[in-house]
Amino acid sequence: MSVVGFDVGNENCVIAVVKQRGIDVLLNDESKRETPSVVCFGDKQRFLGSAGTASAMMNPKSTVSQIKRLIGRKFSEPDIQHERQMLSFDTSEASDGGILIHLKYLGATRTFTPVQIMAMLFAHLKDITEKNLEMPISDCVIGIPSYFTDLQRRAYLNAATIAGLKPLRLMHDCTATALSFGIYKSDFSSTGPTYVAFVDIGHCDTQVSIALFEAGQMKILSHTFDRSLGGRDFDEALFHHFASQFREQYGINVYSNVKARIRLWNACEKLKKVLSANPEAPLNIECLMDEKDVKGFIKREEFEKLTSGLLDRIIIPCNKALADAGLTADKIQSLELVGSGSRIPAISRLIASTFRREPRRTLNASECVARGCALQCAMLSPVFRVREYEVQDSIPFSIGFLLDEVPISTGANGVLFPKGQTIPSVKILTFQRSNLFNLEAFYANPNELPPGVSPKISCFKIGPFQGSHSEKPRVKVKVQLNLHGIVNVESASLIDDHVHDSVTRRDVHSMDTVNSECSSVSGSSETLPNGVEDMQCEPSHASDDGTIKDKSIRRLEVPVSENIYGGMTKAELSEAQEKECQLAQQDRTMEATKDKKNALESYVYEMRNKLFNTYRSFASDQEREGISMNLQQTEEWLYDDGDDETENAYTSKLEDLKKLVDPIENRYKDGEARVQAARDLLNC
Ligand code: ATP
Ligand code: K
Ligand code: MG
Repeated sequence: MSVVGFDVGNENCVIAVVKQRGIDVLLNDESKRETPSVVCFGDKQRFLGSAGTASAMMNPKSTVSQIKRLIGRKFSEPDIQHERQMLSFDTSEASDGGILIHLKYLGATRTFTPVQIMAMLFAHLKDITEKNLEMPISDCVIGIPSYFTDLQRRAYLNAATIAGLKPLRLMHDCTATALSFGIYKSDFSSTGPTYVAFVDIGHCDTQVSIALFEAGQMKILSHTFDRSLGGRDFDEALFHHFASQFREQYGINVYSNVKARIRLWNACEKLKKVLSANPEAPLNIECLMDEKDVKGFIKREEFEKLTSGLLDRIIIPCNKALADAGLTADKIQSLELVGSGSRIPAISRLIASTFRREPRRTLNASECVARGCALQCAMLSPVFRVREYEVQDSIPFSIGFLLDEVPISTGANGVLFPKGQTIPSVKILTFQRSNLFNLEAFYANPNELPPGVSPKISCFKIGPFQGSHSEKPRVKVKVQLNLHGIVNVESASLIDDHVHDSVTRRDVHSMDTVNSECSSVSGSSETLPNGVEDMQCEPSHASDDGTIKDKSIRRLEVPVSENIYGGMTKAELSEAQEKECQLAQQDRTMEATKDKKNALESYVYEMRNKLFNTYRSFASDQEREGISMNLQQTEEWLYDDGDDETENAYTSKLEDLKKLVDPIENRYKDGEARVQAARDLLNC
């Protein structure tokens, strides 16, 4: 059993595992610590991660990136529409309002959902991990942005399921960072409560969290974000700048050419990185389009002017994080800057002036999320012993419930889990209902949400049931905000009084709050089995007004079924699993084919060499000539018809050659053995 943490970024993924002596970041096939979040569909197989980046230019329209940004989103959202113009692959609106990705693969146009593509990426990360650890894995913790909606969280879980992973927790990125920051620090017991701000600027987003550290525990006080402000937006600013400059200067329109667009974009990203360390930077691209070489140049000052709108936006979530935590900047004892997007000097400068202190980079900016996730996974896993450390996280959106379309009266506007509610939490609602009813979860405060997010989450149908023994049947519904930050109706039961009691209830429903103590995860979004089960009879019972009444109470489990707006059904999920299996099988077949082809090729070269050297005296001239001709023919075939053949074709060619060569090889081996035997005889 192994515990793994995955940081799945919009641009890069990082894998960390807990080992006996600490946490390791795993290397991918290219010995890199970061794996690009890219899935490329080649002619006959997929190329994932680093291999995907390598094949992207050959298959620009079949290379999918930016998937974290697209998953669980509605096609019609304004920033998705904006993003589409820059994507190299085709997208359209799905029947549920989601996004569909269209690309050519194996000679046909195929359609995938972002969940399916994310699953491919997850499967690749799982593969890398299993190769490294030399054992199968499934338990993991995956980092997610705090702004992920219920639907996006469920989308990640579905993608993980398709990939054969079992996330013990979806963990907010900054919480994971805070955990990797806090767990090794033992001085909080002497320094007292310590407030630390974490600012994570990645490729597509900015997240800020303020955490309170005390001995043996940490608590998240606020999560704020701008989900469409990250390093890529700075690339985009440079891109538009140079695109219009080159239009004037060279008369080319890069927007009209996918390859030119990608190449200019990549050059701009490089330029941005150069500007982080240098006051000015050149941009040169050979043969960008229309056989024109282009040259550009920019100073850091000019870059900062060009991106001043973006820079202004960086401080908004910073100030909001302080306000939400109820703190002023002077209360923050440490400011940690992570995420590679934050390497732009102007960003550090602005953040420093907002928090009135120099940001520090004590954490490994690109690995701390994965490391924190791995630690959390170890803490949740029964097979690992980790030092006692309490992680208290919270949700940044208020979640309310409607009872048959009317807000429940627990809090203003039907809020059940207010913003800042601890994850996980359980609340028990009691309703006086005598028949089937609907509970609908929704985001209660649109101002807390990123723009364009639908407030609708999911609908839970409670029932059918029959409260035959009582005039006032009560139904207790257990509502959970689980460890992934997803709302669930865990169970519902009918409290059926045998004897009528005289207590009239004033409220239609009451609420008990139980902060869940469970640190293990249910994670399931399963519906309860249909039908009534587990009938319990309770003896004499104290009623709410304190008097003992002689009545017996029956608890009957009531079926709950859920409808997630925009989610996947069980059938869709298993269909996706099957499809992923087929795609993975195709990849394996192609890899095996390549291996067999390589084996045949090297056999040809090796034997040609041996035939005229080592084996020379063991073959007749006639044999040598015959084999030589066969080797020659095979080589020609490999470059011609045999360039793109099946695994079997290569294998049988190799076998044919071996049949010719083996007798000679055997003679040689016999000869060698005889020589050795003679030597042994002489030696003794
Ligand atoms: P996200 O967290 O948004 O999903 P991610 O985790 O993949 O994305 P990171 O790897 O943290 O993102 O950061 C990637 C971004 O950092 C890219 O936009 C990249 O261009 C930018 N970046 C990397 N190095 C530098 C640098 N030296 N200067 C400026 N920007 C940089
Ligand atoms: K990352
Ligand atoms: Mg990141």
